Amino acid sequence: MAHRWINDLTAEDATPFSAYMNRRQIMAGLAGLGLGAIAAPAAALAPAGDLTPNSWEEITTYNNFYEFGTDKGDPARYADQLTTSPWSVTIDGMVDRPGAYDFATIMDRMTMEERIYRLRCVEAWSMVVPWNGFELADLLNLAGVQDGARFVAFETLNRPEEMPGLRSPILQWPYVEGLRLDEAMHPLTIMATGIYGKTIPNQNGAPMRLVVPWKYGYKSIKSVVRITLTDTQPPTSWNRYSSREYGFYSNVNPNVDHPRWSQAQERRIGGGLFSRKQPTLMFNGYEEEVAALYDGMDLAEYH
Ligand SMILES: Nc1nc2c(c(=O)[nH]1)N[C@H]1C(S)=C(S)[C@@H](COP(=O)(O)O)O[C@H]1N2
Ligand SMILES: [Mo]
Repeated sequence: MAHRWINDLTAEDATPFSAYMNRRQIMAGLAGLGLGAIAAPAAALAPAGDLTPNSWEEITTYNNFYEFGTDKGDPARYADQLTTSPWSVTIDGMVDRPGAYDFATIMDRMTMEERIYRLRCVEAWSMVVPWNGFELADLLNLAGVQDGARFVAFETLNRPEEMPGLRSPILQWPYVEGLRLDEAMHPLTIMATGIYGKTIPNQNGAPMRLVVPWKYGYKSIKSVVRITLTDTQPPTSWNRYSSREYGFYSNVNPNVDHPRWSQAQERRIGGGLFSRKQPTLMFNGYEEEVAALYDGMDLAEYH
């Protein structure tokens, strides 16, 4: 497997995790400080857009993965039951080469990168995670996307004997998600297979999970077993649960509140002095890279 480092096209967003607090990130964080930060009590706010990664401990013990339970500690407690090898991902629908792609084969063919991304949960907490993975576009191109495909549907493993949370009918199982094809092909969209250079833990979505950093965390579907190219907008788990509260797009947007809470600020998970509220950034701080995807769209209507 090949490695691509910071001298490629997406250099602004691909940073070796050893360079946590380099000058560019600090400047990017400051540039992201907008009106929200000025309007809020300044002393209570951490810098907007901070890209200091959370600790391994924080990232792997405070999780949402409802297949293992709804408490933040449940995934770390129960996900070790999950068998992740062998694993294959079925890629089907409007592709030239449909079939079951073995995980090891995928890893062999993909170019691995490190990406430090903000993760903003719709519940108004956030983290920064140093992912390892590959661009989803490369995997889709491996299967060959056909003309006419407009959306990508994703599905999580559905294995009740290893997933105690499936006994609770909170969501319809399996967990499903979807992206427009241009969102799926965007260079910021990755499939993550590692964190801090280690194999991704089960609770974070082993052996591979989607990461779409400008959308609320629930779009970043874990432990993916099927990817389907289609010409119609696919159903998504949280939209099925409540379409009023959770739209198909789910772009992070501090100006569009959840019907039951504000989205203007977030609580950055982290110990001690630095566990503070901070302003939420438009598109989670990736506005420059992704705003053009939504030109002319009413972001309140298409939330
Ligand atoms: N299959 C599946 N994927 C999922 C979830 C889930 O419950 N099941 N939770 C989502 C939510 S709400 C969030 S915030 C992120 C959390 O990712 P993390 O635990 O790696 O931080 O995973 C998302 N992916
Ligand atoms: Mo979330």
